Amino acid sequence: MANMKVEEKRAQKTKMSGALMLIEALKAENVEVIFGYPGGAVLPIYDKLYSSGVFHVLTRHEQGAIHAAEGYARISGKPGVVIATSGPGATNIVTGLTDAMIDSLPLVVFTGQVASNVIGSDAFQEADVVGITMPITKHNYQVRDIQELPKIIKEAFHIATTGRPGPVLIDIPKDMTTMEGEFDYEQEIHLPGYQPTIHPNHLQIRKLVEAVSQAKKPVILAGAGVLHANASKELQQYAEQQHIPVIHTLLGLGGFPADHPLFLGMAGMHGTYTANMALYECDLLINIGARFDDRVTGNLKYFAPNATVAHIDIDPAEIGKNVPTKIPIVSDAKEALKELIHQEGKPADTTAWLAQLNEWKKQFPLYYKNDVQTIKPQKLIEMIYEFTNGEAIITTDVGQHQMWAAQYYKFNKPHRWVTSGGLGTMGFGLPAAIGAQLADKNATVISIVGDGGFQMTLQELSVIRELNLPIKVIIVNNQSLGMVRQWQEIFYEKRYSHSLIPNQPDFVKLAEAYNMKGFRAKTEAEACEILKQAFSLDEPVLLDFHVTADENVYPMVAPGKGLHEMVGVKPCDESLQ
Ligand SMILES: Cc1ncc(C[n+]2csc(CCOP(=O)(O)OP(=O)(O)O)c2C)c(N)n1
Ligand SMILES: [Mg+2]
Repeated sequence: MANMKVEEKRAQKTKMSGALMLIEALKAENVEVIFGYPGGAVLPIYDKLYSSGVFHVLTRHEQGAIHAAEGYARISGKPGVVIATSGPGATNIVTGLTDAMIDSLPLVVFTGQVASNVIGSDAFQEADVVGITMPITKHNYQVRDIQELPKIIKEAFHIATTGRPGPVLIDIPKDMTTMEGEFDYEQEIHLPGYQPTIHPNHLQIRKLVEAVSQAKKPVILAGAGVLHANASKELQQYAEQQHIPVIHTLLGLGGFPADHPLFLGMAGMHGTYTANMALYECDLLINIGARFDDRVTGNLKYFAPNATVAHIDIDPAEIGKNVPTKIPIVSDAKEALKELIHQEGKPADTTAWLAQLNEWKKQFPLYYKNDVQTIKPQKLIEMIYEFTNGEAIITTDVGQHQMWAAQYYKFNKPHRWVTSGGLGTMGFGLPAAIGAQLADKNATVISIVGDGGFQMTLQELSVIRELNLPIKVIIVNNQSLGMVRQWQEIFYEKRYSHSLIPNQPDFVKLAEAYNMKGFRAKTEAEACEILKQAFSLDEPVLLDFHVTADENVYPMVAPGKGLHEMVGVKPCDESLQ
């Protein structure tokens, strides 16, 4: 009987072109949407797309396509799929690949390539995409044999989404898209060299349980690994069971509820006083799915100097990379937390520690001085938070507005926060919002962007309009490359070299050019009014907020300093002025 089935399947195998195989594979993988841009080398693929029923979003630049795919992946947890043509199409996605690689986002990216017989001849629109993308992809392929194509695509989806997620690229020479072969997508994946460890080692778990029972000042540092593993529930259960406070990295926000009494805020360069001091003072640091980025640790010499470090990570290469680790646990975050929850062990006695942390929270909260005559950017984020009951999906660009969004929008739920963490890619926020909205059609999606970064990918307004995505684009307009300006103010004696842009375009007119409604506000009352209008409209809207131009992001840990040396903490702190 079983043999019959195999026979039947063999009989059903039809010959088809590589282009059609690609389409059939996307259908087999249940891909809902692909983001791309056509060109010569991918014309046979686009021809098959034409009548395929596969939903393709034509972004206005390949960088837009890949950031949209990242936004989609971040919110849906499914791989984002991208198609770009050879040469310039492929090189336009290099930034997005690097971004996805460092932030562990699952992508499957198809690039066209010149025909096999001219590879290496500097043919028209030829670029060595496999060479260029080798270090910025989890894995990459070039198709050399049409019969390999189905297997390659299947492996690519598998590799992108398992273990530590990441981007996988498939470079397809044009002749491979027109040549015919047998389409067999039923085959087993066999990758002996790629077997991610999902379940934790029991002895290591016991070591951590022991360490927790001895700890007086334990703390959990939770990163995006918790979100990738869908382990928010388990994280909360474990923290509550053991009375351990939780700190998030920038990318981890939303993994643990921001309004939970055990939450201490974000750590790092612009982290809260309490989170940073807790990392400095703790005696046990449990890192779950974070990679000890330098923006999180500050100067490693002063990082968690008195702590035993435990690190749970699905990628063994991350453990011990930056911070010496006594208890390494290679595992999926959810699996490790489930094991920890079910272990017998004495919880830590953290009463005194929690009292100390609560005192810090009260004494040194995030602080800014409001002024209703202008718009304080921090106040703007708080207003957005209130208008959306904290339930919106927020995408950001990179700079001061990104840090204010991270500090003042309180994420109580997972998978609501889409930002470029590791690479810090300006131009990320707007296209990422497109992918996020397509991943969650009913969500309120807000793209908070800087006046600088917005202009790097603003052409994607055209897509937002075309698809009628009700995204609210919020420009935090400080007429400057604010984060650069801040560093020049503090570290370069106010020598504002190429960071002030007093003559920004009229963004409201720009919205109108894209056939969108645009509003502008310059005072807090106006800001409130236009937010009200924008949220009453079920359509794309662009909002230009002229915020205080010389506001800085605080607290701040200067480069080279330890987390405990942050400045700009207290209202009376002179460094705030
Ligand atoms: C592609 C890219 N180029 C340069 C930078 C360096 N950079 C980091 S923040 C920043 C300023 C961003 O200005 P804006 O978008 O207006 O945001 P703001 O800081 O003013 O909120 C720059 C230039 C970057 N992160 N990405
Ligand atoms: Mg700016």
